[in-house]
Amino acid sequence: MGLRGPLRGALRREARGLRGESVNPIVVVLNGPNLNLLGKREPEIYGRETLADVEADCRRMGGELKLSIEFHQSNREYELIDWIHGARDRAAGIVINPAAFTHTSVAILDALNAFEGPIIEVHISNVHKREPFRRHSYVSGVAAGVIAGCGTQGYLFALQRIAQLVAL
Ligand code: CA2
Repeated sequence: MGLRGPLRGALRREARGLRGESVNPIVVVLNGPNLNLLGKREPEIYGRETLADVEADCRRMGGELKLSIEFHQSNREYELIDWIHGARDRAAGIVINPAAFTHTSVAILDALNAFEGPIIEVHISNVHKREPFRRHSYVSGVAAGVIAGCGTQGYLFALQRIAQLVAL
């Protein structure tokens, strides 16, 4: 899914700041509830990297791809929704691991529907080989792509995909 509307140019690679300097497209990386515990519990499911490690990896990859990374985690649905709203007309793309809200939140789906750029949904674990309730995602229908079961490397694949889509 490409960008639409008059802000398309402003959000793409050729974007310029007020003084004509080139500005890297912003990608907002969002993490849902309990992901603050990453690397501290259940390493057999979610691995040993902490969320701070994931953020550092994303910032490094953002540097390579010339993307400006904004990275957030919250256990509160409304905060994730506010960050999605804040990305509108400003960010080129969203990478989101909605965590348990994946399977419950029409509100996050509605917020994402109001975002015009590409959205990539990431799950660290392979949700398809876990409990049946994890197979349904409210978010997948609005996502340009879904990555599951690649561990925290999935975030980096998602950034690479957004860079590709923004450059199209
Ligand atoms: O695999 C994923 O990334 C999930 O989005 C993670 C969610 C889960 O509800 C989804 O079905 C799949 C859970 C995130 C909780 O993260 C923790 C990490 C370490 C220890 C405890 C929880």
